[in-house]
Amino acid sequence: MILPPDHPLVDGRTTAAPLVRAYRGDRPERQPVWFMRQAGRSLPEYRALREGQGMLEACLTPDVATEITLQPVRRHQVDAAIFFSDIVVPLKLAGVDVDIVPGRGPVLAKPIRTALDVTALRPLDPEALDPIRQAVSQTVAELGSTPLIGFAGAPFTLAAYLVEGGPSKEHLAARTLMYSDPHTWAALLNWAADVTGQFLRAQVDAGASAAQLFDSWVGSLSKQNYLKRVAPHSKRALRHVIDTGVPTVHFGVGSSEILPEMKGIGADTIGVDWRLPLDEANRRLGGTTPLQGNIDPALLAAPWPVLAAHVRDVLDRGREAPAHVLNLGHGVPPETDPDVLTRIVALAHGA
Ligand code: 1CP
Repeated sequence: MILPPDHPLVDGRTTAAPLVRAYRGDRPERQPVWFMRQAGRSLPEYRALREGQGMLEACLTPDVATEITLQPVRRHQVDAAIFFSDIVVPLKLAGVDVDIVPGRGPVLAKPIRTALDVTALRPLDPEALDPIRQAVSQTVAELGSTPLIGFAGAPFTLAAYLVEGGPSKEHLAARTLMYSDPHTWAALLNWAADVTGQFLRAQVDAGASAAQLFDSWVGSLSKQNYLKRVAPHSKRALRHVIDTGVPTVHFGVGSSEILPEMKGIGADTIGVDWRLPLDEANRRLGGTTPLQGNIDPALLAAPWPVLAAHVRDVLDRGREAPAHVLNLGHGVPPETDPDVLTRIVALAHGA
């Protein structure tokens, strides 16, 4: 293993954690559960801490990022923390003029659309990642035997923001570029793969016990285009951490039709969105892949008996897979009552 001797997977702190065991294909006694976007606007303590501070500023201030990462672990007793950051943080650190606008999301001062725009992109100076390493290492010191999940955006999802200049529904400009200038497209995705891969590697080196690559907007692609124009770059991003042996997870929204192709980039576990029952996802993946998911986030606002029945159904279907980490099918909606999340954890843990 090339991780440092004081890494939690090397000194043994998280080696037997239910989350790590499940990601490695095992069935621990306690059902592991965490929630995508568990840190953030559903928590009053998050809103209080973030008052008057920009999102990217919070991400790059280690004490703030550490505290926000720990908040949902204390409150919900989840089986993992996910590092508080954002997929566009490495773009910012590489010099891209991007901001996260409240109520909107990542917005670029100038979209990246031409061959010249792409050539002007600079590599990421490894020292720029120091605030990330510092936040991760002090978070891991607080977490003890609870694993920290590091994450990064996959190249396509990053390109969807870079080319559009901000959030979009169908990512039309990105897909236009993909067809009309494949060379520029490939150069852009290679750049994004390395920048996001370095961001993920910095988190793993500093103590993350698992790494998740989010390809949130991959559902707008056909299987052919995914395979030809996107998957090789996702593989390149993941290659930055594969040699560490840390468990890896790949997740996309609207990815039901390309699950085996997503698995093909080399991740151990596949995250499934709410659209596809886990038993069917398991069938499509050949019955050999640990799964993560997939409570419908819409049901978080449903009456508890309706939600509890749904959670039990997800757990039952998850038993068909070799291993299962309970999660949502996408992120926690900001208006969610946090007590509902705590209740789901208790249900999963059998309390
Ligand atoms: O001021 C705020 O509170 C801004 C809201 C916010 C938060 C809390 C944004 C802006 N990002 C984040 C944190 C964040 N982003 C985390 C860590 C928290 C956790 O998971 O517990 C993570 C993992 C992300 C990852 C992220 N950012 C993704 C991939 C996951 C997903 O939800 O699909 C994506 C697509 C983004 C972009 C983004 N950042 C923020 C927003 C509102 C968006 C989505 C915008 C859009 O619709 O395109």
